[in-house]
Amino acid sequence: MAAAAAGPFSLREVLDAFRRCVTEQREVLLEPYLSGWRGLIRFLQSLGAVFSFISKDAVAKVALLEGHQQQHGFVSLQSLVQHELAAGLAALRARSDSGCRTVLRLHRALRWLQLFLEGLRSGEPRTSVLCTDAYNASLAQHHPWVVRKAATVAFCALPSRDAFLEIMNVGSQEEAVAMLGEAIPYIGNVYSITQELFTQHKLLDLP
Ligand code: 1PW
Repeated sequence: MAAAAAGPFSLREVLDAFRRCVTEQREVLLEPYLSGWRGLIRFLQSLGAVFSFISKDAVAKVALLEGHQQQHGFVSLQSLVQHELAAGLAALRARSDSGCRTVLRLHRALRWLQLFLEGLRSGEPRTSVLCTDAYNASLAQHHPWVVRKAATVAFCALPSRDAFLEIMNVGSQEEAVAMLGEAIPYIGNVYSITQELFTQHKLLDLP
């Protein structure tokens, strides 16, 4: 364990961050949320250059949210939403740099991640098929044709299932699969709470 903590990046850190996200009051804490994303970005970057357009967008979005978080001292997603909604929904919709629209993009991407990890856990060996299916069931409907095309091409460069479980760096294949089984519900939880929050405030279609 100590060796793993001192060693190279492990996907376990990402999943631990998403586990730390949800409080007993069902608030989503921003610090672990962004920390989970930072880890995910490092992971995406390790997948090679074809993924750089995907990670670049996530980097920009995480940076914007860090800025908002530092400026206003938000602790949770709930407090960010409340703060931005205080100006009115119309004003919020008019902003292209709001925390809400930015979180919404990451939120949709989290669904993609959740579906992909579920597929990986299921044992389907073709990661590019898994990733494409997960994408089509989530983010794709929000992307223009050119982004969908580029994303689908990038997925073809994904490593095999065996290699993927290896680079997650959580131990043996069995351990990696067990960790996925443990972690996926936490990601699912973060996703559903955010989905509820955004539904409640009519924020699911922020431009
Ligand atoms: C191995 C599986 C890993 C899944 C990680 C998820 C990464 C999410 C990043 C997806 C980005 C795709 C390319 C960018 C598209 C942007 O136009 C789009 N961003 C997102 C996150 O959907 C929309 O952002 P915009 O243009 O409205 O600011």
